Amino acid sequence: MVNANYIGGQWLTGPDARPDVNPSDLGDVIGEFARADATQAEAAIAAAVDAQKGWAALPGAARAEILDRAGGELLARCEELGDALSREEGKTLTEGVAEVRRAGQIVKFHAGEAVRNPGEFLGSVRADVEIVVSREPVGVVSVITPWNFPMAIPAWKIAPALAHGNAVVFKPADLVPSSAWSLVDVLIRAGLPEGVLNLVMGSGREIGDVLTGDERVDAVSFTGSTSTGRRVRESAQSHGARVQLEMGGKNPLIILDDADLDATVAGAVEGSFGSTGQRCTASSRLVVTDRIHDEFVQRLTAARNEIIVGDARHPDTTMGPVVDADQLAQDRRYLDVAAAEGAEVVGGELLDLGTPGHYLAPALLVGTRNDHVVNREEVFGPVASVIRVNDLDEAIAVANDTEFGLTAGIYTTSLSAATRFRRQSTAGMVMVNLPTAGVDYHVPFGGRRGSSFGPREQGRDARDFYTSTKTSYVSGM
Ligand code: TXE
Repeated sequence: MVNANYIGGQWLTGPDARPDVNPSDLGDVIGEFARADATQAEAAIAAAVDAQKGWAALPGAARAEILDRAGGELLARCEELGDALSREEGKTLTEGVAEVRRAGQIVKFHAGEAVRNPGEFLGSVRADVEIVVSREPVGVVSVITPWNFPMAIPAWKIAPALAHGNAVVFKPADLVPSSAWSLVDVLIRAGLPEGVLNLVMGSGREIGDVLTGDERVDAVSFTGSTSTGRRVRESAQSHGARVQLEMGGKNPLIILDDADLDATVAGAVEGSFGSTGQRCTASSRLVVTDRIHDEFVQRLTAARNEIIVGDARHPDTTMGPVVDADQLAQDRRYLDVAAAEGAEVVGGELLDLGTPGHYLAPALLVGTRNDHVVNREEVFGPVASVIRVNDLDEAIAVANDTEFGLTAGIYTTSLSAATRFRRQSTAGMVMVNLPTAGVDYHVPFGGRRGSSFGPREQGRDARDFYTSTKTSYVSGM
């Protein structure tokens, strides 16, 4: 049976389908999923256009009720859907369940935002004139998402879009159709009217340009690679659509001489190797001051040895497989490049674990410089490099010397060092005595420079992208 796309209120198979494969066991096919073509993508946009005005006309409270119901179902089913997510994406069961729970919390938060959409009431410079500043939906939004958070990222785009009265065409990444399908299924059954949310599973190359370039699309929210992000931006802006991009990071975690080593090592392991390192917020550059460097590397190496790589859903596993063969090849290519540039590579070998899966040992690159390729480009795998620096000033300079700017962290017991770092960091999110990954859902998420473009995602700030301001001048005459 082929799992279908959802267009204009109907589940429709497409001209093509594709198997969804478990990266922990390539012999395990999760299911067949439809592939939409350009014609179906256009039909999805048309359905969204037809549905949007009616959806926006509902009271916010009615939209909130539907979203709240969907969020509740995600929370209630987080074990089952988390297991399915781990099977499909390869993050551990604990991480998979936590992600579905997070998706539920996100959807519930934005349900509340649907009824908390305050405007402003102001006096005018003219007598007898009053001003109302209100927010209205943008219209039809294309949501294009990556594979690494197959429930949470779609949830944090789709939920605020719907809460504020927009209609959505959602295209998930090729590798994770099952999680996307389940999320849409939950939202639809919660009571969304026909055409308000449409699912088109398909290749970015084939239908991406339709979803970004069609003049009926008013806004595009994208998370993925920098190169695809640039293309999405050009295509959306060519017809004046709003665009919001989240693309990668090369996030520094500074470790100062005075840091608490137990907490630091635990934070570095979680930040660097959590979710198999496949996070835009991963702690991929460990910037360590001279006096603590050797002991930190020794302790982190020992902690790395304790990581149990295995089937994502096995209870003993602490790090799952890499998502697919292409990503594995990319990770290994970067390990070779690092070795050629003079890094000592600790780990990073392919593992044969009984089932055919994309298993890679977590890798530590010791003795790297910030101008090494592996410190300039996002690897997107379980690979962290160590950069030795003299002091806080050099650490901050190295941390900020990147074309990205998503998140940055510091481990120190010095309040003044932490404060200086927090003020001088040029990242969009800053962590003190915490890994660079691990964010909350009710506050803004986003970076600077090459990491992000457009208004912030998540929290209250999400409405800046999903609404358009209207300023009304009213005279009582
Ligand atoms: O990303 P893509 P992929 C990085 C990471 C990874 C690499 C490739 O380094 O190895 O990107 O991953 C859709 N118009 N990150 O191939 O291609 C695509 O179908 C419109 C980092 O998954 O950017 C998918 O839905 N859309 C990142 C989405 O874009 C298009 C997370 C992302 O795919 C399109 C993911 C087009 N022309 C990958 N082409 C992070 N840092 O969070 C593709 N897509």
